[in-house]
Amino acid sequence: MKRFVLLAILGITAVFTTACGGESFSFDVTGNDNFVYEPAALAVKAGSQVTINFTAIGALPHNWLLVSTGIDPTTASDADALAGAVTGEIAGGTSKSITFTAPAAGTYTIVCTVPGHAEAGMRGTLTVEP
Ligand SMILES: [Cu+2]
Repeated sequence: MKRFVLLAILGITAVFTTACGGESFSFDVTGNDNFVYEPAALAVKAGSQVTINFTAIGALPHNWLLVSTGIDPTTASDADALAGAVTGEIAGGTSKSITFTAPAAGTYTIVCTVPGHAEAGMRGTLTVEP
């Protein structure tokens, strides 16, 4: 009987964790020589664990950085990254994975800070749902 009660408590704990933002999301994102992220638009839940497996698939280096929509993408730097969501510049042909906790519900900008790339259109959007 005691064992049954313990299992029941563990079961409830697992459900509770999921309900409180224990969800996780993982995305394979590429950045190419045409200054495009694929996919460029991502959606997650607030407080979830988000993994970005980022690959610069062409010859050019790229960065994947999450910033507030109040930041001018053309002057953003790694210091503007929210929630530690920044891969840093990676060389063409290489990959890097990062994991961060999704910020509060809202819309955020994804941008590449390699000089000239944001101007060329290398941007995206992260939608965080409640
Ligand atoms: Cu870039």
